[in-house]
Amino acid sequence: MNELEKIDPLIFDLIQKEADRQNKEINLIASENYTHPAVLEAVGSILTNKYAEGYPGKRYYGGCEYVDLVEIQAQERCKKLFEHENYDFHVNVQPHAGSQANMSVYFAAMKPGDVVMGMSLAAGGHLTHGHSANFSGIVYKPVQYFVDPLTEELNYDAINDLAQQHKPKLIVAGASAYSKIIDFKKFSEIAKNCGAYFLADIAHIAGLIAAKLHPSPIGYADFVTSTTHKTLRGPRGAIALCKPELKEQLDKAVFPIMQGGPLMHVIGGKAVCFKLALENSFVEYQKQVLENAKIMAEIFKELDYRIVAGGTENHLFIVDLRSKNITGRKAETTLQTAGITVSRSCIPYDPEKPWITSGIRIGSPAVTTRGFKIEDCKQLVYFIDEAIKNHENEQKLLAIRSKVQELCTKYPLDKWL
Ligand code: DSN
Repeated sequence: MNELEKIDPLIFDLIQKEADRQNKEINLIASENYTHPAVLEAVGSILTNKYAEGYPGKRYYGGCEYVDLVEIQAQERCKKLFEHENYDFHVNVQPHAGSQANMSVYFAAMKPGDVVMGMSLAAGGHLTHGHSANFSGIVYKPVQYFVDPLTEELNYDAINDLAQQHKPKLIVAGASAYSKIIDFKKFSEIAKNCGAYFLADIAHIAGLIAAKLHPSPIGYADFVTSTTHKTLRGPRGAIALCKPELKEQLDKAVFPIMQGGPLMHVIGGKAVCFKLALENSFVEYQKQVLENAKIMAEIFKELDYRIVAGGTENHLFIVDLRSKNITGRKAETTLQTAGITVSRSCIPYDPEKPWITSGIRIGSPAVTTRGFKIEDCKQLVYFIDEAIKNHENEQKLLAIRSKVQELCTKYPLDKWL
């Protein structure tokens, strides 16, 4: 019996149940993944006992000689992962989460009340890109850009016009629900034209960028932020990168302005994650992520579903469900009954409220880690279609759930959980 089971059987039991759920259900949430057991070990280690406010070599606590080395490893490996032959950059591995990474950049680049321009959440952006309910839209003056109503893609001319009109201090590129390549060079030109800083939030596509399967913002963006638990397949946490000349501003914004003690156990997990991401197998994994997303979008189209922006060039896409007479919320609960986890998603200019939505977001990173290949992904879309068509029929949904579990047993998560 392990210590947790002995001391807290309730929490132990809930963790077992969650592991069982992860093992028996198919996860298509685009922002989730299964991190490696080696990462879990680092995150569950005694590094959690250590306070280390400050940075390597300059801490406010004694006894930091080993955690300093852990943090330096994380920084150096991250640098190698995103290295660019022409451009140097600085890495801060301390942000606790994506929101904190973005908040640090905002503190580094702006004063309260300055104008920040980002993609609207309703169009596929993120809360921290200027949503009125978030610090980014409360502390700063937000200007939001959308996607083109016809193509549902970013319209760089329209974004430039908006930037000229509002003269933001910071422009954010990046999204949570956008399936096309983002042109970071164009964003940097737009920012330059209006004298703004440029932040590329690559939380969703960081793994693809590291594998050189999506253009990198390094060299174009003043700041780059990312979470480490999505396509990067690491621990829950984040990183913030910047041009060398902005290092002092960024580091000061992370600590002491925004955070106190860094989570050294998570930084240990980030270091392990970057080591794994530097292996050749990580590139193969990301190629499969792209192929799996692409085939799923194609099968949906064959089955007469509309895909937002016509398809996908990354790890995710949004399915417009209006022609199937089901909302995103209903589809999400229907698929949950059938053993498939997805997140509902607004489609651009959605007639439904954000709590309901007209779409679902489908992502391939987690199933790809699990081992799914093209044929499994095709089968998965057929299951989804069958479930959506039978959303009123619980017996049918439970029968699909059995088939889903059969597919899951082909790819057990024993190695990962
Ligand atoms: N935006 C969330 C997602 O993509 O699921 C994460 O913050």
